[in-house]
Amino acid sequence: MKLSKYFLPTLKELPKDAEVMSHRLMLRAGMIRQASSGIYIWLPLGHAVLKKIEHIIREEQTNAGAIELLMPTIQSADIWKKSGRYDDYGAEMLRMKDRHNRDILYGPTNEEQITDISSHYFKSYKTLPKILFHIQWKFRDEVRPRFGVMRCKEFLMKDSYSFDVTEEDGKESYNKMFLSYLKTFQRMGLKAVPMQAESGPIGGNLSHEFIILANTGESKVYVDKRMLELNIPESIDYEKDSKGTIESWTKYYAVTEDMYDEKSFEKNVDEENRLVMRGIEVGHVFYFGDKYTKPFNANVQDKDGTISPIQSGSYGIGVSRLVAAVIEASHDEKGIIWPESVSPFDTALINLNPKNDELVNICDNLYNKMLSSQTVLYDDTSNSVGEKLTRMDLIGIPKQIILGNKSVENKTLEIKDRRSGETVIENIDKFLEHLNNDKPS
Ligand code: 5CA
Repeated sequence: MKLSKYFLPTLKELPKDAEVMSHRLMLRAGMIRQASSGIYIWLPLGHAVLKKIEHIIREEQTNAGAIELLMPTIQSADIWKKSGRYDDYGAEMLRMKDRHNRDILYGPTNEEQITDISSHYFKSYKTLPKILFHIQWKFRDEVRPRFGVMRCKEFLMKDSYSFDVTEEDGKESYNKMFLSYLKTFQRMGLKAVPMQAESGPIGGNLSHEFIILANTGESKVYVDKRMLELNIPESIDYEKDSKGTIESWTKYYAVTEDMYDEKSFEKNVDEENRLVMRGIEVGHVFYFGDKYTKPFNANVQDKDGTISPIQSGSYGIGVSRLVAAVIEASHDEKGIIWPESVSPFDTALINLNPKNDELVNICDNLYNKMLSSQTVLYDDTSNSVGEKLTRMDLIGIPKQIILGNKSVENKTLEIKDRRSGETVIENIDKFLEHLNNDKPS
């Protein structure tokens, strides 16, 4: 993408009212714009990162055996009355009427909708187990939307729902999702710590939040430091490797504020291992057995002919919140530093002097060749050198290729690593040669 043709409304001044760094940087980098309180427009750069994050989540869900579908954003109030949550959900639910005066709502989550589906299709043990997921916008009329897309009203969520015949199998599905979450966040360069949590309005008695440790996080957390040393297998075979996941990942104390108990923290964690911090909740998993399937008569017949409610759980990831969480975890005083896996472009190419025709030719040629193996943001604008370098640092593409007048004489370019700031000078022909070697076959 040539920057001269792109839509990247970066800001020079520091946005007022934005309290946390990720919010400030998302506004300054031209990633989002507030449409109204708690509702955001995803500008092209923000949208590109959102899609990258979505892609990783989708891949890891699929690897864990989950199957994608798409449910609507608008739901009928009838299914919520069936579960009893229509009244319980309170003012957070955006309620509307259609032209026939029927109660409808903008879904804050989808347990009711998916349980209704399960009641129609999963009648025999032969159809189970199943984990279904979708990636869809949600609306929650939050009392206090804040920190930009971190806590907003309209947000993108990945929500999965598991359906099993027995509780034992249901726990296996929970294990699979648990492990796939660890892997998903790791692929985004994040260390997510699973913590025992309150299940709140979703319900059930087994629930974990996945928390990224960050000073700006909304939740206070109490963690045994040994938790941070746990590792997940390099490559995962979900059928085999998920067994016992919860046990091994919950052997150390790690809880959110709601579940905190001073006595058990002090009893279970030696003083040198006690960590009290803040964190950002990027995922939340719940096992609630038959809480929803019972009122929906979503029953399944087992091998012996016995009919009983399907056992189920739900598993959410805050897709749009993750964009902010990654920035909280990875930035410096100059701006964002994207981990490669979620960067909006693989490489930035910068021509420092577009008035030099020979240099333009060299850069155009490089750009065209690079495009066959990667995505590139090519600064071909006539902005000042300072502006170009500052903007590229701000938007955080991990690798920058910089060419100026000297590149014509010396036939060299500069490769800058955004994270370390280190630069390497390379011969242009050599660079092109590497490019050919790296090309996907
Ligand atoms: N139905 C369950 C799981 S599918 C559910 O709704 N869980 S949740 O309420 O915990 O939401 C799942 C994830 O969505 C959270 O972990 C969080 O990362 C994200 N999320 C929740 N509320 C907001 C919000 N107001 N703004 C941005 N992200 C949010």
